[in-house]
This record gives sequence, structure tokens and C-alpha cells, in this order.
Amino acid sequence: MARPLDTDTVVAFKRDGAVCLRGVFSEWIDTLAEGVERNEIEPSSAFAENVPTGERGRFWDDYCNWNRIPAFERFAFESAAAELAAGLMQAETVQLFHDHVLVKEPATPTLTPWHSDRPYYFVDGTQTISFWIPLDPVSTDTTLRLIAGSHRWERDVLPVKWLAGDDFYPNADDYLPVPDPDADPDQFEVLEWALEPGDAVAFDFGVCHGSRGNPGGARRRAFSLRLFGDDARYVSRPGPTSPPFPEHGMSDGDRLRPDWFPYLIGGP
Ligand SMILES: O=C(O)CCC(=O)C(=O)O
Repeated sequence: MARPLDTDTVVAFKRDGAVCLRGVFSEWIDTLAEGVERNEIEPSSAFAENVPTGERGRFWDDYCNWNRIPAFERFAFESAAAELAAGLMQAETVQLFHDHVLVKEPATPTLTPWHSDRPYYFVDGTQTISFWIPLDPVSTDTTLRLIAGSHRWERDVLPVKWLAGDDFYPNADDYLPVPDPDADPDQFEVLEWALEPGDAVAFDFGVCHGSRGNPGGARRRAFSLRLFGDDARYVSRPGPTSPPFPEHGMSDGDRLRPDWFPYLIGGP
């Protein structure tokens, strides 16, 4: 049973597209860490290494593993995530989109580029949420960074490949250029919280976010769970989505198929 959300948190999620939730997943950290360990030993075909050739460190990620890694499945179905998501999105129903593991090993200066997840995903709707859950303490130097209010910008940020940096959809002019908030601090409000294991950042799929590297001596393991609510519908994108979900068989405007994206709360 999740702690009730206060009104200020729900209002801030709608306004800023991101909020920090303290201690909401404390009892799940060991389970998630076990899942990450298994994920590393048994990677999926989506497993990726994100450190450019010749640079130091290791930054790996993998996604869509909940139906083969029981720790991730248990977290999705049994933790307070779905209930918190319903409260923050103000939704009656909550569907599971996917899980995502992102690990920066010690001495990894590679940053995560500023990006918004929305244009990579085939989901359209106002009720979307990711929980970014660090399994190790993170300082403001290693935490997730998010641009307040960017989910309400009139266009999405141009999606680019993390490693190569090139864009992969036609008509780059349909998107905003990738911002650089550090070069222009007066124009952007960056939200960045030091976090302990058990804390989480909840953010809208439309929020522009990224992170610095992990140059220190400790691992930075993060687990993200991505969910959506009542008004989410399938939308085709002008090129390959990430995750791709091949052969999904959905058309524009369809509800996301529940056999692949199960309801965690409510449903038909
Ligand atoms: O962990 C990171 O560095 C980035 C996380 C991220 O982009 C996400 O969870 O959507």
C-alpha cells in the first residue's frame, strides 16, 4: 500500500513533469539489485554498451525484461509503483510499458545525453510516467537531471542515438534541437535531487532529461519502470521506435495491447 500522495506533489508532477519521491521503494532495493545482477549475466538482445570506443568506463543498459526476470515482474506487479502512478497521472487505469536498467560502472565519465523519451516511444497520451530508481546513493553530480516543464514544450526534442549522436527520423525540423541547459542556465530550470536507495524520481515521458557521468569509485545502478494511463494510445513514429516491439500489430489510436502491456490497475 503506497503512502498517500499530497496535493502539492500531484500539482508539481503536472506542472514540472517530474517529482522526487522519498523512501517509496526502500523494501524493493534488494530485489531490484538481484534482478540487475541477473540481467547482466543473462542479457537480452537489446543489451547495449554506451561508452564510445577508446573512452574509459562501462555504461550498459537493457530493457523489456520483466517477463523473464522474476524480480522485475514482482516489482512491477507488487510494489507501490502502479498506485503512485495512478495518483500522479490522475488515472483510473495503469498499464505496464516496460522496464529499463541503466548501469554506470565506477570511473565512467560518459554522460547520458539530454533527451525526451516521448518521441522514441510509440505511445501518445497525457498520462505517462517513468520511475527512475537508483539502487546506489547518487549525489547531485551523478543523479538524473530533468528540465522542469519541458513535457509542455510545443515540440519534442530531436531524438538521437546515444552513442553515435545522430538523429534517425526524417524532418529534424519537426523537433526542437537538443538543449544545453548548462550553457544557458537562465533559460532552463534543471531539477536534480541527491537520492538514497528507496527514493525515486517520477517523470512524464515528455520531460527532457539526462545525467552526468559516474567518474567516482562506486557503481551507479538505476532501474526505470515505465507506465501509462487511461488516455494512452498507440501512435506510429516516422522511423524505428525504442523499444521496437516488432510485430506488435497495433494501428494509430489503438489502446496498447494488454497481452503485451498488462494492466496493473483497472482495465476492461
Ligand atoms: O540513467 C540514466 O543515466 C538515464 C535514465 C533515462 O534516460 C531514463 O530512465 O529514461
